[in-house]
Amino acid sequence: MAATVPPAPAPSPAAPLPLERAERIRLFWHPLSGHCHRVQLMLSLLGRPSELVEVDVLAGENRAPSFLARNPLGQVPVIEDGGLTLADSNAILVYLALTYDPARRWLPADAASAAAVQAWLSLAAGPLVQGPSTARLVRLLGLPGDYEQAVATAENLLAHLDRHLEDRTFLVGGGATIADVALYAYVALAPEGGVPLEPYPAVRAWLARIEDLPRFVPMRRTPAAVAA
Ligand SMILES: N[C@@H](CCC(=O)N[C@@H](CS)C(=O)NCC(=O)O)C(=O)O
Repeated sequence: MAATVPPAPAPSPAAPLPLERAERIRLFWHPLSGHCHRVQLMLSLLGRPSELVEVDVLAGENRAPSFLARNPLGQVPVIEDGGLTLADSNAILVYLALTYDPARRWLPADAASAAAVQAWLSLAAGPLVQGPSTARLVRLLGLPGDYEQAVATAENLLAHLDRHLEDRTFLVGGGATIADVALYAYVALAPEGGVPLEPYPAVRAWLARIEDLPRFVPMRRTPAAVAA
């Protein structure tokens, strides 16, 4: 009689890292940065107490060894949550949603929705930065960049967004997700870069819906932005 081979044990899911979490998450931030605002907004929407630590990027504080130890790329935002130091706004949104929203409202667990959220995060790291964000940096701060190209990229993105939002409340599914949070600031700030939002009614209605969410926090207005 052939010996029965016991079935191989099912692979156990990777155990989560035991992270010590902070009472108050520290956010290293700059008031003009939409990347930072998306994290500040997410923390507020999740009701997480946080402490803002301003890094004067315009004065080069992001190149200080103490900051480079937190993010070797020298960019804000960075968060510290207990034992964890994490850079990159979209990565931080994913972390916050997975850690502090067990209901998975902000980052849906089903594969198709999670992939759709990721596609918007990719747009937020690509054309949103190359378009409205770059146009704003060139116009508001006089930073180098191809302004005409940035405006063209912004208009393409806004037209795409407007078509997508024509018959939707939020970008993915029926409720707000981290995709909406990731795109909000630089779309809302597009006029500061000389890109008006009047031609995009569905986008403007979507911005208003985000601003109506409980615990929404606006971006701090700076004198330079008010004058733009
Ligand atoms: N991929 C990064 C980009 C962050 C970023 O570009 N941060 C800018 C401020 S908006 C910055 O720190 N710039 C300073 C530098 O690059 O030297 C993210 O999503 O967090």
